[in-house]
Amino acid sequence: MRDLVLILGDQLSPNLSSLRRTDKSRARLLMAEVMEEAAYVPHHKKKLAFAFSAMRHHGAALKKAGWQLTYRKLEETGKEGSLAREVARAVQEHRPQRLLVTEPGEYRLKKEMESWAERFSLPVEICPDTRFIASHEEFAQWAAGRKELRMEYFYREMRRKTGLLMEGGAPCGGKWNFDAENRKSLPKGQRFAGPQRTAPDKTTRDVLGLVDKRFAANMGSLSNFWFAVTRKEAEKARDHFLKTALPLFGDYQDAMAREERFLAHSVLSIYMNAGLLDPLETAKAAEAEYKAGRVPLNAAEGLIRQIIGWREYVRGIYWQRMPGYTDSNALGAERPLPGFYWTGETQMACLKAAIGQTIEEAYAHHIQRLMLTGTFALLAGVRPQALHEWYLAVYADAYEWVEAPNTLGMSQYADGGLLGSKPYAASGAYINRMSDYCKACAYKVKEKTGAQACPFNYLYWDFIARHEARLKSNPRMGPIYRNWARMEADQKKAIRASARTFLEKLA
Ligand code: FAD
Ligand code: DLZ
Ligand code: SF4
Repeated sequence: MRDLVLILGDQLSPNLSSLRRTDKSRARLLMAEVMEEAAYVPHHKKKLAFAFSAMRHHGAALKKAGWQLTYRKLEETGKEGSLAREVARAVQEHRPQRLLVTEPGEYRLKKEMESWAERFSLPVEICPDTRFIASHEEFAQWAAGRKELRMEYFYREMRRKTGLLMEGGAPCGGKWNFDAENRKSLPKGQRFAGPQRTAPDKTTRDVLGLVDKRFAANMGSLSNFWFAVTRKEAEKARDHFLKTALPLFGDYQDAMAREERFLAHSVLSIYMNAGLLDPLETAKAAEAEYKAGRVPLNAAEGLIRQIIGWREYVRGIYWQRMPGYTDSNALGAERPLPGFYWTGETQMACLKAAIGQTIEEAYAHHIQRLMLTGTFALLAGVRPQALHEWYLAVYADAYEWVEAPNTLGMSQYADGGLLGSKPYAASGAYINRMSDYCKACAYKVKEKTGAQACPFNYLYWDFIARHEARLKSNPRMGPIYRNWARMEADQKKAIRASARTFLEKLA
């Protein structure tokens, strides 16, 4: 056997770059369920079940396609199992002449792999991950010499490169971005089909039993597992989304609702990030819906921007700024993560809903992540690293390359404004405008101070006051600081006292 090819749990794609570097006659593939990957953060039970079941199905598909595969289940790799240990075993057994791997999505693993050539006395080739549209070099070229790395300009490059929604070198509809049309409030009674639900097969049921037994203490419910775990099922979920939700995707992208966990969101990140769906193909499928006249331009453009814009851009930032990015804490926030992030036990209806749904589904949509759990942590001054670990653990789509820039950069301003031009701070009025949570809350969204007042209200101004020295000169924060300056001294005092009382109790 000449090549040993290690395939990771988020590399479940048939045309992986490492596979294209070899062929079936000279390769031995290796996939391994190992505690090191399953426990480096306390992953949600559904995330673990998805990872192991999708890996097992992909292993079976590779074998069926004629590849020689060693597949190690968690039961075999034991409590101390690690990828390096499984590679060592396979090297002993098969005596390969080189090790091939597609670049992992996390820096810690890439660093480790860079030490393997010496450790195993074997050439190790780390192949670029060609499932992304922009290579590291392309992103670096785009970023070189720019004072600000704004997603919008990167996105336009990606539109030009892919030709998506382009007509003769210009954007379809004469505009690159239709975001301004995508902030509609939800009409009363508007309902959504929700994502495609796939019934667990025997493999998934086995894995659910394994996770239940081995990860009993982890967060999350295992009941009602409905994720797709094969490429075919994920394609069905994509087609279901294109038909039922994409037409509404743009309009209600920023909305939140008690009775609608998914709204018109695609719930496809789980599949794209694991390799079950190809992101470019998904974006092309959305474009085809627009061209066929089945979805409006603002919907197709909105989805395509998320996939070829944001998704690619955050990956570029991650690899450019690692190592070090995950340690950033520009606002010096040091509060521990409140315990209710793991239980959902809080009187704040909005957070209770977002965290409760996270416990049940291992999913929350973007605005819930950004404007509820993210904004609350920002206002309360939670240590970004504690929050980063939480997001990485609790969402089924979470891998560091995509989670860290969203958490540390977009949501917590911990990178000092590299990713977002101002902090995503907001008071209860924003949540009330974009959702119906406040109607069912123990707190009063219109009250600014005191025991009954919405905590987002006084925490917002307390945050503004705490960071005045740093943020006042930011032009986008100017109007906010002018409002703060105009406020009566008594009002300011009451705000800060309410915040102090609340935060003391939180501890
Ligand atoms: P949709 O709303 O249907 O969007 C379509 C697709 O666009 C998504 O599937 C995703 O691939 C892509 N996308 C949209 N927004 C972003 C974004 N900001 N960054 C990267 N890709 C994006 N996304 C993850 O995939 N993994 C994470 O671990 C993750 N952590 C996040 C943490 C925080 C604090 C925040 C604010 C956002 C995070 N996101 C993460 C981005 C975004 O919230 C999710 O991609 C989205 O909610 C996934 O659900 P969906 O597939 O229904 O998305
Ligand atoms: C997420 C995950 C989990 C839970 N388990 C495994 C595993 O046992 N074996 C494996 O190869 N990959 C797993 N993964 C995905 C990896 O964590 C992922 O490949 C790295 O974080 C790099 O993105
Ligand atoms: Fe959330 Fe405040 Fe509204 Fe309650 S009143 S749901 S805490 S925003």
